[in-house]
Amino acid sequence: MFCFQCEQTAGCSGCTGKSGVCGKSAVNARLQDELTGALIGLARVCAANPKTDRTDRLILEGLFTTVTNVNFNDDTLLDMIKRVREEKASIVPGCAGCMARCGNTDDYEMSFIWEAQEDIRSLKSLILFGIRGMAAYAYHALVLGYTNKRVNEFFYKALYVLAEDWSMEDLLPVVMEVGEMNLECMELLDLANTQTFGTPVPTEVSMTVEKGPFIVITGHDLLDLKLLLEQTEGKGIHIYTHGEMLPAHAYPELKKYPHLKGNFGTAWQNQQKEFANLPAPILYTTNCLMPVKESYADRVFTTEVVSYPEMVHIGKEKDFSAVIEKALELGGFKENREFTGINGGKTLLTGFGHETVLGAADQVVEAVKSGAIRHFFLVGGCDGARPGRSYYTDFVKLAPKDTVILTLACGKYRFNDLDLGTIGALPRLMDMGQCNDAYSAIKVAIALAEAFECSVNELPLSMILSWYEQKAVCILLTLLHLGIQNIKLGPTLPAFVSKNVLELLVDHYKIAPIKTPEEDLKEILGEA
Ligand code: SF4
Ligand code: SF3
Repeated sequence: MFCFQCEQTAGCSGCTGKSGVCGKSAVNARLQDELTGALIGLARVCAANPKTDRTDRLILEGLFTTVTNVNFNDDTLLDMIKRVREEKASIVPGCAGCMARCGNTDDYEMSFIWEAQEDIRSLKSLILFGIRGMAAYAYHALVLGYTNKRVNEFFYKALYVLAEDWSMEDLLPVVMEVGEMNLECMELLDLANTQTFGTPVPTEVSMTVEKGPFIVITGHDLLDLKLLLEQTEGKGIHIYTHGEMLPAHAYPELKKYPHLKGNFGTAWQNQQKEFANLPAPILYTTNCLMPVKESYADRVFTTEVVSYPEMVHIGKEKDFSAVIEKALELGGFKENREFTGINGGKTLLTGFGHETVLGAADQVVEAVKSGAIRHFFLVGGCDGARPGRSYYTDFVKLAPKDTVILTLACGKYRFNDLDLGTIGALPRLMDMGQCNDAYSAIKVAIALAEAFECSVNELPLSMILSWYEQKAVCILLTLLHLGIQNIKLGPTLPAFVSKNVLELLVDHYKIAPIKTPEEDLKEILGEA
């Protein structure tokens, strides 16, 4: 196998051999390549033939399926490959029997990319991994009934390009276009989420699990949470969010359910420890799913594109009865259990989306002008297991009292239970939501730049990002597309960024790897 799409890739260069660091088997990796190759073939067919909504959905579903920690199930991958091939055959029924085969619409062989010259491989990887992450966002919007034609069209274009023999100069603009289209895609998801569930409001979330039956729901899919809340209403079952589901507490149409009680656990990489012998079922709606341990294997449920061999999968009909029965059977804790975040805090605060932060724009601008706020840091992104990630906790702890920390995605669990106090009426630590709510951070940055009549790069704002999987790739490309400079990225740089491509990023965008919190803070605040 060969896979180097995530931050924990073996030896910071690539997972090879029998399985990846994430637990993905060589067979699974080969099937994911086969699926991607089939999607490229489908996209090439659609370049000259009419596609349908079903084709669009399949493209999104297929790409999302190959995101890290989503699908470990060979059977569902085989089924998906079959569906993609059937779709292609239905669009060009004559192709299979053609006597003068041109090969233009065949499934693509992914080793052509993995074995290409390193800069070409690097740029094609940025495109592929970027659209994988972006497909997850487009899929979440789609299940809520929201689509964007330009975004959908772009998936076909990007997949098409992957099979082309293009130069670096030709591929680079497509890499940047991933960033541009992902901005539209995140905007679409923001619209879908806020129109369906209301505008997030600042909300305090308890980490205590009350006695009695409960269900833990993890991942990013807010619709699944809504459906679960409806189906558990009046049944004496409490619902707790986990990981990237935490920001759900801030949406009026979700927080109105009194049995949505709080948040259990921290970020994904701690799940094998946190879920061991948990007296409750866990429902996975997206990544990050880790290889399931025996101590909780009888209580893992998956839905949507997430799948793991032998775990119960809740299909499209969204009947959560099996999860509900499991919750009642396990019964939960006998007494209330007080849990804490990794720094010992007992509550978390979330719900600082763009509407809330910009609602306080006057206060924010005033605080900056008066010197009460010296600097903003966006510290966030994907979490992971590497020990170097304690950088982010230390950075936030060391950030001076006249600075504000904006955060998002699961990387925030490194510090979101800290009480950093307030500046005036504003909390110093504001959780903007899930990774896709990077859209909120961008909106806030652009609005502040307008208020101060300067560019985003001239604002007293620095981005200190952590990355792990492919959603972080598309977000990073969006920030670069917007011309944002001086991003600090860690804990390590992506293995798929070649030396020349990195040089280009450093030259144009002054992107830099994180050093130590002390050094980076000094440099940013001009105290070096
Ligand atoms: Fe390795 Fe990451 Fe690929 Fe898993 S997803 S096989 S850990 S590079
Ligand atoms: Fe985390 Fe997996 Fe990426 Fe949406 S849950 S951020 S790593």
